[in-house]
Amino acid sequence: MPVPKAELHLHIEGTLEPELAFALAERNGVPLPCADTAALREAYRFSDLQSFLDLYYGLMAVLRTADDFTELADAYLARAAEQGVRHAEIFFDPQAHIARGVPMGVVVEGLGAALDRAEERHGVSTRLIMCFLRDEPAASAMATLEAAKPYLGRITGVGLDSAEVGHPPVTFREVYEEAARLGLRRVAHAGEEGPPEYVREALDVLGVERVDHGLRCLEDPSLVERLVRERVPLTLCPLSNVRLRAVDVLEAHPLRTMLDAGLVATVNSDDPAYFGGYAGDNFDAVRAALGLGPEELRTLARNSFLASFLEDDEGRRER
Ligand code: ES4
Ligand code: ZN
Repeated sequence: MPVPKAELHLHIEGTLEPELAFALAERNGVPLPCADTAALREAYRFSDLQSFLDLYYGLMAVLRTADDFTELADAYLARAAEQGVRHAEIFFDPQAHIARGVPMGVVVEGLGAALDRAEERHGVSTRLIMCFLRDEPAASAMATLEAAKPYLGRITGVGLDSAEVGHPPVTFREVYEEAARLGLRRVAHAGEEGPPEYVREALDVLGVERVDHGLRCLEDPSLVERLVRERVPLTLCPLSNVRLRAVDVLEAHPLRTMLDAGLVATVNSDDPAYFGGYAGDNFDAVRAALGLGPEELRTLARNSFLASFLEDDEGRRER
């Protein structure tokens, strides 16, 4: 049995497997740039974050109806449950859908229908986190937050994703202030490709409770010290880091260094359909590559529940 764990860094659009992409393309009459699933998988050779994002946003075109989003999320929850995921905090990118004419309500209701059944069907508790695209203007993020107001009952928090370098957290100060006023939890991608200063800004300016990736904090010892002292969780994604060339090979991943430093590190899958594995696959891969022992695996699993947005009484049940 895989170790019970929470997944805290998972883009639902990044769980679109080639088979489902082709099925939805046909159902919705959307052309795809590849002849078949094998050709599509061939295209998954990324040189950096941007080369991945280009394919990722392109393939989303097949997601049109609420049912499409329900099917996507249900397939993810089934796969995640098989790998020991008991709780999932799921990112989605509303701006990427609104921009191609799929309204917020279709996305949220579609995902929500799958999440409503997730406990019963898959034994997985869930939360939804709405991400803003940092390479779009802050005004667009603010409009997206406005469009989400009718659906806040279903949305636990906000995040910040897409192309990082050149798009510092400070740009989104007012958006995060408004999110906080609305009672939303706050996270942000920082230090994936961007510098340690972006991690500091995410903490100081956006008030995030967790940092997504945060890998490059290691370049700044005083920042590491602060993350340890304040027990700020980092949602690491080891297979993603290798595929997007943030680390050369998995054996060189700093996860163990981070655990040894006392950082609250967690292991997650990011975009599992694109990066070669789900949460359990990421656990297995780092265990093998870094020679992690049972104690370290238990720490990672415990960290995942501690870092989650489960309320204390819910979290205790899971732990
Ligand atoms: C993402 Cl790996 C990663 N980084 C930033 N934004 C993203 N959106 C989906 N996957
Ligand atoms: Zn991510």
